[in-house]
Amino acid sequence: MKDNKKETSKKIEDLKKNTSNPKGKTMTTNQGLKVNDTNNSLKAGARGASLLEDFILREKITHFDHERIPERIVHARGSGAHGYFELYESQEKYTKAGIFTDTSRKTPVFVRFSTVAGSKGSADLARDVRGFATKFYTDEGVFDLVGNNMPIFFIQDAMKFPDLIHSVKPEPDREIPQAASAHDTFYDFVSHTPETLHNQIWLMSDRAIPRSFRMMEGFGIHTFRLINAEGKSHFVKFHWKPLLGVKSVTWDEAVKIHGADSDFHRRDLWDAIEAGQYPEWELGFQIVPEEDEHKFDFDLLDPTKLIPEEMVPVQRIGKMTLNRNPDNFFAETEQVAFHPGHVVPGIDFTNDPLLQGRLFSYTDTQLSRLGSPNFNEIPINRPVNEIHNNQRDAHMRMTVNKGKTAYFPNSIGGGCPHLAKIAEGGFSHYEDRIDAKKVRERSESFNDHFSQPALFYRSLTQHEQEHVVQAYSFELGKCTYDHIKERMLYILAQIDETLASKVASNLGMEIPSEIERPLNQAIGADADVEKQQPGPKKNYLDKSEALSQEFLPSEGIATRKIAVLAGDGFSESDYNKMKKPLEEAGAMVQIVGTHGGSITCDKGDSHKVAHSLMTTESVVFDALYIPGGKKSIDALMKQAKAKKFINETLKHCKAIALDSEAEKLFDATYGKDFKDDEAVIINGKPQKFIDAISKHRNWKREKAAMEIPA
Ligand code: HDE
Repeated sequence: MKDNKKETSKKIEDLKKNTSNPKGKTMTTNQGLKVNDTNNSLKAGARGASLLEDFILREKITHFDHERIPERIVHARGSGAHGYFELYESQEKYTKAGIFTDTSRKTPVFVRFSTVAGSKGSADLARDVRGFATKFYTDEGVFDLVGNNMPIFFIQDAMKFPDLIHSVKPEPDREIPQAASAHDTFYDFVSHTPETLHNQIWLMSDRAIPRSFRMMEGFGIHTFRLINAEGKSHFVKFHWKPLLGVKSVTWDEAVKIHGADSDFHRRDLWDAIEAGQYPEWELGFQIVPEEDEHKFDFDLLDPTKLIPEEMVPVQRIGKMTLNRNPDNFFAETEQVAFHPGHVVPGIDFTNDPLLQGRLFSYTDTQLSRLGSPNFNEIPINRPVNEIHNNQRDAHMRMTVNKGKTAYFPNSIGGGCPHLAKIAEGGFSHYEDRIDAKKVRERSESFNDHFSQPALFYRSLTQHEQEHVVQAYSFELGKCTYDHIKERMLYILAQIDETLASKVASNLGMEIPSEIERPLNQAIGADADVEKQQPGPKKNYLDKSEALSQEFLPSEGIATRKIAVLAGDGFSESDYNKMKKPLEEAGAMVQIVGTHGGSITCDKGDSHKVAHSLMTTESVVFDALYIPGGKKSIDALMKQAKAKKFINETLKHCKAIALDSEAEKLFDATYGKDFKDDEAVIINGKPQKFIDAISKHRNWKREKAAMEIPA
């Protein structure tokens, strides 16, 4: 058995080898020459022309001129963190992969979360799918699980990916809108491509506006294979289950967070790790034996379908913990290069046509983005095991290969590097039988585009369904072509009549009884159009609780951010009564003061303010506490922003607690209508407040709170 604590430190050591830590060191050029002046260029006299001879200036400027590399075509905006993965129990029944059989290992990982559509500088709270890509540095090589926070994808065949992405990216004539699907070209494409419907409706749900990267599920999406030591294959879907539960913000909050803190998710991940509140996910397997491949009413190879957890339960097999922020964003988060084809023995592919296309795309994109086939030598991409092969040279080669031979077979080099037998860990592909005609076709078993979107919508709670209605109304409301909106209404009516009619009424339109052109134009010119039309829905399951995030368990209030609204003269005893239990429960308590710097409590002690009312907004907090203290409340009464803070917290259905004189302030806001609300705690016990925060939101308040014009 290996000591994997060593493995983790090996990866850290490996990264450190390339680290520059300037503490106590002299500045040098890139050639190691000590620099005496980095403020003035070399000139012919103090007021004279600059001289070409100034190699120090030229080195500095040239390096700067080339600092940017092309951003990712998709998933450009991302945030990363280091951590490790530990296995609960050997899964040797299913796979021979060391990370899934050796429970003594602590395998280092690097995870990059991302949005898809926006460019690198776009805002974190865009309505979008989130990427969830994990690099496992295993003893047998790198394994990348490159997934999303939704269990299905928009399209069934890699051939459609450029069309999908071109439609969602800013429109090419005017380069708007940034990081948004709410525009004509996206709905033009998806309304002609009904296979997109399932991912579309997930995109309209709360999953697309997460509270935190730490509160999202992750999915490998495609069906993969696990191969055990006997060579037997099982199908598998990979799941990440966050221990903090799955939580989202409301759309109104998302829009406001854009302005208040466009780095909201990046900051949240960084701060939680710095505070030692390490996010954790359990890795789940959904296993289907080979012989059950055709037992389902959908095709396991179709990436627009999920396997309901009620049909095949998710077995939680291990846990990932993220415990270290990157030292340098560019070197690590920007240069990390994922690839679904980075697998280890024991993990293999299926014929999912989207996965097959991805297996080509990711190396190709690294070549143009990172500029060299040596991207694997960048420290963040380097495996922890040794690399030996006959690949040589190319841009920015780091490895100094010794010896004369760079070919195989050879005798001069002693036949090395030699090949590994399968029993010694050599990779061999699963021998999937192929006996077919070469065709450019879509399997008929991929044709049902409506059953699973309908199942998803049915499985949501009432407020979640209402959010989908609002999202479609917003997105389609932003489109300008009536025929596109009509097509979408016609399609939505096939999922759920009420959904379609609510959206239609918000748009001021009727649901058309038929549409002109065939529904599905995402097919070849010679394809049988009739066969490709969506058939009737199959209701193989009434509801799947696992699809509603409301039913996904979470415990406690660890890492939740609580605002304490206060000014000079606030009641220290109220504050201490609440602060201690909140912090003991793991929450982060921050004073939002009537002014910056420090405020003085009624006992005369000074307390540091985290933000003044001028520099923050309610939307970046999970809950609000207002301690008493006459002077403090009087000062808050005079600040319109304090009332806005309370009204918004109410509107977004968050928990509020207040003590003694604070009731006067609450009565001066829309709070007066919500004093019986179960998540409004007036002069109550801290535990009641903690319970209310742990429920995330009191959705029962939502309808009434919509009237609040905050
Ligand atoms: Fe990707 N995808 N993708 N994708 N994808 C990229 O690779 C691509 C797909 C996903 O944080 C690119 O290194 C094609 C599905 C994530 O660095 C690129 C197709 C899923 C990330 C690419 C898909 C994903 C990427 C851009 C259809 C969920 C970010 C930069 C055949 C299972 C990884 C890069 C990171 C990134 C191509 C479909 C997830 C262009 C052609 C399905 C999380 O190669």
